[in-house]
Amino acid sequence: MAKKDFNIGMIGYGFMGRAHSNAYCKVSNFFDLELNPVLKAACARNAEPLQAFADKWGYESIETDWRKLVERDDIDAVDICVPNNLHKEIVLAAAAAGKAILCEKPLSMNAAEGEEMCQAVEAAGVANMVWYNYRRVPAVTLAKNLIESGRLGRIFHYRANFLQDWTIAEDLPQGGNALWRLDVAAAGSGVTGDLLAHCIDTAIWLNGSIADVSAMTETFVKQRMHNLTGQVEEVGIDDACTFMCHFKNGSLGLFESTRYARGHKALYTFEVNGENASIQWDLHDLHRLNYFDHGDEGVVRGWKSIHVTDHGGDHPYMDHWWVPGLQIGYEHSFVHQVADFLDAHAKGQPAAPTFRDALETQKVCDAVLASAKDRSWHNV
Ligand code: SOE
Repeated sequence: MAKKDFNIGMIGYGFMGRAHSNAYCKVSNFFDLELNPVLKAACARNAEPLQAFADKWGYESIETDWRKLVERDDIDAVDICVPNNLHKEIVLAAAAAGKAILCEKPLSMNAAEGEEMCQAVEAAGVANMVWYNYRRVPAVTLAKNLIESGRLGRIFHYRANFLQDWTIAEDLPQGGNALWRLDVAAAGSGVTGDLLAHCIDTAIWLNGSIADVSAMTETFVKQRMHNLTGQVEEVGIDDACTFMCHFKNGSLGLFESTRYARGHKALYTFEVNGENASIQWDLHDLHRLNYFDHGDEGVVRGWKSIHVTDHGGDHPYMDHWWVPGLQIGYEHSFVHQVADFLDAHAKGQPAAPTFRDALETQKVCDAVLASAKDRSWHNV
């Protein structure tokens, strides 16, 4: 297949900058695509660490002003891997410059900002996608395929957790490069936008829209030293959030997220209970999907653990990797997302989740935070 270069301008070089760069580097080796991503330029404020990042991953050039990157004629797509409070401004400029945009999650600080961003990319007619990468873990995509095939029947329950423990120490500061997730001015919210947003995106994808929510949040450590001001300041983020909801299909949802679950580092789990079957998934064992089918013969009926590594089309994405039985991991979800984006883009089609899809998650996050604040049910 004749390949065409597709030039990437990466903004940010933290954890996600690395995860996405890795995906661009690998995708053409494993997927036959018309578009071949080229690491054209990396952008951040500090030239020295940026140059080191660019050298390590093979970016051809650097920019220390994102506006210059966005205006460059040799950039086809802008990838936004900076704190949430910077997403909107960059998206509006990149859309005006006619660039395709791949934006880290959550889309925006709140739904109002997200709506503005959707309108900008839609008016400009530029391709857009948000990095809700867990959809592309093969076991999660398999869950989607099983639900869509009707095997579960009517869905009664959806429950999800995202548990971590990295902010328990009271002397952990907030703000700045590594700790912007604790600073409400940079992040918009705490675990709701950072962790529950993943759970909500997957839930909407698997089980449809959420109608209304009732939530509670807690901030366990009320004040932290701020890295940018050097002062002890109020903590404005939610450290933990739990909510229940009604899905529009009539099923009930239960979601919990915290950074105070000692022992859990990134325990994202979900379970879906249907009339005929149930499924369970766990990020710590991400290549497995647990499945219970009530239709199985009684003598062997029970939970089975599907090792999602088979070829021949049964297990999503796996034909592109090694041989049947050999598992893949976290970073491959990003490779799959890039592959799907490039494939769709070459055909002039949208790649999910688009900004509009991600706005629905943002609206649920807004309703969750509003409900926790006034202790009442909120429609989405
Ligand atoms: C937070 O620790 C975090 O890195 C999130 O920001 C990511 O989105 C999640 O996938 C893993 O945890």
